[in-house]
Amino acid sequence: MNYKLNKLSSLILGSAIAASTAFGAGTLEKVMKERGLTENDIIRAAKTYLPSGGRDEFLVFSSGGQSGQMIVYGVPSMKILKYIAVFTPEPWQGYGFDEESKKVLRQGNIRGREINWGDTHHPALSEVDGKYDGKWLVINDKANPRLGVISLGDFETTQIVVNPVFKSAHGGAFFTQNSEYIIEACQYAAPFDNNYHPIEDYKETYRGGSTMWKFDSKIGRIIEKDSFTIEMPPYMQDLSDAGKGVSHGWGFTNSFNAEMYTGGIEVGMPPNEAGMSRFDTDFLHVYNWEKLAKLAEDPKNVEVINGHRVIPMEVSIANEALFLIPEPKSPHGVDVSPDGEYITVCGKLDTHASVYKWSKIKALIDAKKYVGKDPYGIPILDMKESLHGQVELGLGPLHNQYSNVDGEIYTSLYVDSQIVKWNYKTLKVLDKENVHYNVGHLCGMEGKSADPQGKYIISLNKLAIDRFQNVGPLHPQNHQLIDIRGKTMDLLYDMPIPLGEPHQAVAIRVEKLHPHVRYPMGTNSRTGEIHVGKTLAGQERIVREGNKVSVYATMVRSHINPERITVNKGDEVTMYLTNLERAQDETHGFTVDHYNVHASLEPGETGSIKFTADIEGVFPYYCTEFCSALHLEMMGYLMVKDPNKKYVSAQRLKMKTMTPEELKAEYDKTVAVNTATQAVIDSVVKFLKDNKFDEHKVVADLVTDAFDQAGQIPAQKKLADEAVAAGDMEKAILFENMIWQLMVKTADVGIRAKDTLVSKIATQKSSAAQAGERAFDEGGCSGCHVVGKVSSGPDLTGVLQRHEDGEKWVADFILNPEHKFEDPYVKGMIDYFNLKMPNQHMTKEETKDIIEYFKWIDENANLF
Ligand code: CUK
Ligand code: CUA
Repeated sequence: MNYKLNKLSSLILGSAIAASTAFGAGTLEKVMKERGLTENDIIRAAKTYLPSGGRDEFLVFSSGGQSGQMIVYGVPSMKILKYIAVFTPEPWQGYGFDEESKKVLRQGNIRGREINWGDTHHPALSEVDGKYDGKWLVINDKANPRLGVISLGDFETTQIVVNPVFKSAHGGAFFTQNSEYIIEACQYAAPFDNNYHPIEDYKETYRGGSTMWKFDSKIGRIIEKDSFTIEMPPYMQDLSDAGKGVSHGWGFTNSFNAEMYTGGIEVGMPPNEAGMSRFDTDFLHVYNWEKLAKLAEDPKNVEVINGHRVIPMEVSIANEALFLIPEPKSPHGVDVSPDGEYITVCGKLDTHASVYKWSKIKALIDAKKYVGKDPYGIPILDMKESLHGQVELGLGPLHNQYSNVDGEIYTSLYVDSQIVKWNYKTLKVLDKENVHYNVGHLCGMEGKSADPQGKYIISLNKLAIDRFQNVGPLHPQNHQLIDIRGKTMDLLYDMPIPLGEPHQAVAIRVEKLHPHVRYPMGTNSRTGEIHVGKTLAGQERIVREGNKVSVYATMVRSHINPERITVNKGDEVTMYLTNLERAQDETHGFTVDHYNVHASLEPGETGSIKFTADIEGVFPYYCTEFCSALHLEMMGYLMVKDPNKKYVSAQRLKMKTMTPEELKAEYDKTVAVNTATQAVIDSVVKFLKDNKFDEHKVVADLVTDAFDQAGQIPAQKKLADEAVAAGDMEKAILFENMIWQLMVKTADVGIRAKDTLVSKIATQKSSAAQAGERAFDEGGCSGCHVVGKVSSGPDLTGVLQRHEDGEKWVADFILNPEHKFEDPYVKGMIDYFNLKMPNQHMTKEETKDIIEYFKWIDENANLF
């Protein structure tokens, strides 16, 4: 091993391991060579690698862009964990295919029209004192001005609200510091009413604004009737941020068309892009939402448009609650610092970032020191007097994130394709890092909260040119993870996002999240309430009222009850489905073929699907998740018959039936199998009890799940015995079979519990023992030897004790088996197994490691 590699292994593996010979001249160096990896690659890999079963430190919620969904992934591993369906149907989650989620999705209808996509831009996490509380997540739809609310209890969308006055909305969602309101600013100015207004009347009838959505943090719902909109000039409001700390109670929204230009290429006018960027400055809107919320309570201060309260500009002006400050033209991001004192605006077309200071702005407002008024009479504050300063960053600065270091800020440079680290207090540029290419937003770890965590910045890039395998002209977009712990930034990892263009992403420490593993039995996951269709075992039924058929069904491994449903053509069928499972992750899916319905039912959940049975025929329905060994059997039939047709019964086929003796023999055999299976379960239970399973919560949970299944056995046994008493052996056999099914499921979870318990209580393997286990498995030993069991070779538990000077004896035997074939003990083994141990050509190192592995086995012999 060369010096560099030696240094490297001690870096990665810790000195203890490097000092030992476990990884010796070998494995790491070999892998690096084979895969063409450099030392830096390996360090970066080690920084992001998450071993199997490991957990990330942060979760990121990223906008899914035009997919209308959200993407959830971990940092630093960048492993995608979930898509959250928000504005777009998503069949796996049943979203848009079951009745409960359809209700949520249809809250997003606009003027009676179904909208089945969204252009998601800015997710936001609910806050207490400006810090994330891990409870609620919201995201905006720019194209169809809406907000979606997601519960972090189950990562499901529970509410969609439509902005009643905007025709598009970009500057949202931004929570105020105690989640009192969510800011959603307009984008393209348009009339607030739903009528036609000619573009020539733009200045008079088109408007922008900022909607303050009232949020109830306890229930996680936007309260539409308590929300209001602050009318603003048609300046094309863009991004926003809520003040916090010293600036709490205020909102900030920038804009990009102070020119109020309206284009007209088709009539010979220069295009929008020229006319909308003519002035040197646009306007940052500064408004006192706290004051305006109080004003909105008085009906004389508001105009009601489309049933929604709008505060006219005159009212905001008269009450000194709305101001403008010039900002460099066509800006994009506006970001309030963790303490609320500094407000950074980046000017896409300007190479500078402008840092405004809240105390200066506030002093100008208090002194009523204005430099003028805009055409609508809104007071304008002096730009220079509001500024803390400006700093030249590079081409196309867009968005900012903060770190845990005081004054440290990270800004994306869209045109330069760089991230720049600078200090908004000292106005000094500290470092730049190249990204690939055209970065939009950045995501810091809690980087827009009052409590940024530092450590990483993610660059959310629009282009992924040359980064990934070509998958056609539409490339994935690229999230790049950057380590910001050092003096300079270090790009660690590229993650392609194959779903849509992501804009903003927000990250939160995982310890702040506490999602549930199951629902209280019968929960409607979209409302959090108990579902009217909740059905427990024994309550399954089919109810008919005229042409309405309601099926109250249950699902549990591995059957759907009922299994046969016959309806008339034209009936309106509603199926309420309750997943009776308590076991973690035992989801059952449900569909009726050909009827475009699908539900995903998590343990304890009740959901429903609804359709008109308008085509005649036989339609299998089934569980769509491979939930158990008998998942394929988890099915039934919907039969739709035409009441106006006459059906002729089929001639019954003659089939051989079993004799009473044959039936008795099958019954006895089935009972015997069950008795033997019970013995296996008993032994697992004994092991679990002997090793105090209840001291380990994960294991105890699994045992509960196992007994959930076992608990159903007595009822089935009773039915089997009744059938025997009634002389119906056919039925008795089937019930005994059902018992076996329950036993298998019990054993399945029980063994999982046992394995988990073993991993909890076994002693830690040394790195040499780990290397030995790898050599044992990969070198072929495990082909014949199973630890704890005699298989095609002897059990190796205790092998080191079987011979004098055991370690040397075993090592010699591994290195040179042939030399011992005449040894009487070995001879006996060869005869018994009818097999000679082959020479696996292990190295001395590997042999030594294997001996360490055997020692570990002996230490834990009682567990195998
Ligand atoms: S926007 Cu996408 S890069 Cu909608 Cu926040 Cu700036
Ligand atoms: Cu339930 Cu498959």
